[in-house]
Amino acid sequence: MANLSPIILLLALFSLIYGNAIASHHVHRNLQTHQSSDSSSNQPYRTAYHFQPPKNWINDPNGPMRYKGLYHLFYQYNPKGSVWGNIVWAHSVSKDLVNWIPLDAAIFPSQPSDINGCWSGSATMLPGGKPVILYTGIDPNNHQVQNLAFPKNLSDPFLREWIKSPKNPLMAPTVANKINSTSFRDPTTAWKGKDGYWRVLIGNKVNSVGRAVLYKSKDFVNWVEAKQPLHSAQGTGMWECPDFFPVLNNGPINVGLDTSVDGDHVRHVLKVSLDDKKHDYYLIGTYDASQDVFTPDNGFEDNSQPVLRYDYGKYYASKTIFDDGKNRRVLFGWVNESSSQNDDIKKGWSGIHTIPRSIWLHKSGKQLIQWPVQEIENLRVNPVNWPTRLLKGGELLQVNGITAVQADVEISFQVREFQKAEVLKNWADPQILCGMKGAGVKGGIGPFGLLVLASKDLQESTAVFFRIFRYQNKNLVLMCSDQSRSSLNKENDMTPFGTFVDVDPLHENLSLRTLIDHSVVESFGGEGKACITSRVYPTLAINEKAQLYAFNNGTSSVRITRLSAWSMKKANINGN
Ligand code: DQQ
Repeated sequence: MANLSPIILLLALFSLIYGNAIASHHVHRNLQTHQSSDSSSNQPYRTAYHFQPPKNWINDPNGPMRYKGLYHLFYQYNPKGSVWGNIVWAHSVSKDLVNWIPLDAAIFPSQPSDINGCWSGSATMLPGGKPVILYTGIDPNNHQVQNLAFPKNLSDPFLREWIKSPKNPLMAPTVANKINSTSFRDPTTAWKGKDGYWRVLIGNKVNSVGRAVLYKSKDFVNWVEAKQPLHSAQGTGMWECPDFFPVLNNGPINVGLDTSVDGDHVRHVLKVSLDDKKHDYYLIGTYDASQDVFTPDNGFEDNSQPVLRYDYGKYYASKTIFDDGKNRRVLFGWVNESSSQNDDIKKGWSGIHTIPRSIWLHKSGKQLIQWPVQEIENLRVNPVNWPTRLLKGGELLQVNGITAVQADVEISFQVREFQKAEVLKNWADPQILCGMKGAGVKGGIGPFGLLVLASKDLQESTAVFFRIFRYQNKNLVLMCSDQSRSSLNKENDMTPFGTFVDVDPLHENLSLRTLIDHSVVESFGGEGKACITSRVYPTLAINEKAQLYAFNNGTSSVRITRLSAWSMKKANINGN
């Protein structure tokens, strides 16, 4: 034993832990720099550059907007504790979507129409650049109603004070409209048609039919329900936090449109957060403004292929805005904890938001692309770049020189030896496939990817990786974010996540970008075609003890055509 080098020991451990014989040759020694992450050892799961308040519970992003050059983000917040309840709209502002200044809560229970809670909603810019907010209030009967609020002082770029309309509620369930009072919430940003009417969607369900109920108004105060919902689907249950926006058809990357833009050059996206599944699904389709009907290319009721999701991990209640400063559409989303409620109470906080993402339609027209806003790259320091190199089957390479607990990593692989791909005879749910074929299950081409937030002995790590199958004579790329070994604390939800990525590795390299931040791992496969966010709670791989590796546990070698990794500086987020 005494003669065994640390390299061989590490590999033996990887084999032992992942249950595979790994014949590896090149393991770089750990020369990690010890950049301070400012996380105290008793709070190892607080993030350094993801949005969160100093304490307590947060959920949905609300009413994001840009006003007088400042980004505003409101969010569902419990001022009294780290579990959901007592909900108000907390408020932060930012110049760059990275650093955030906390302000006092903007909207809180104060009138009958919201006395039992101020739930989710959206902002709309009225002509003349005047922002208004529509949000769901919970009234004295616990009915869900829609309310309007507007800034007290438009010359205050911080928009600190909000006044509620004396006409609230503006939309309410009644005997006449037969709307279920406990399933009527989360108004979208409104858009204006050529007829001069504003339109807004409210999430709803009737029995198990999910619906985006449409209301119209000339003056933003008097709203009339349209004869039919903009869209609905059997069996989908309550549609929370709908979002509806145009995207450029075949446009340049990263260019967005104001929510009211319409015409032959656009397609429309309807996103709904399915309460029954707790995932955000989106449909791409055609909006007929004259009939106010949305027809998806591939809907929930069409069983030929599954409806797409923004993120195949932990991600919910998202919302976009058109950023008129940078001409892009930006997506904000909530990431819940995967730990127990007891742990949340102990640590005194719960919930974060993802890094805001730019979002646009892929040139195929078949799906959206998401990419972390470019401003986040300002936090990158100490770059590490690898020359192109082969990653042989069974090889495990340490990425040295970065703060692995707080990092941004981009890696690209060129796949070879396609004949070695495992054959997938029958279609399988990708998440189940990731559970069955984790990082430790040897394959033909793959699994290969990154082991992040790994402890030195590899007892803990989160594996973000690809595995390529041959399915119906085509290459099928599976992407997994497998947190089943992320922590020795087995009370956390450690279900592996996965999706297929629409990339043909025969013609293009397979890219992966992973943002690592203490207890969150946000991964983007195929240049933003597939996103998976994981929450993980290592007990060993915390702070400076966390390590990062590239690995290949397939029989075939793959070529790393690029590896660029950076330590990430801590952002100034809400005084943290
Ligand atoms: N969260 C809000 C609701 C919304 C749900 C309440 C989605 O308005 O439907 O906090 O997470």
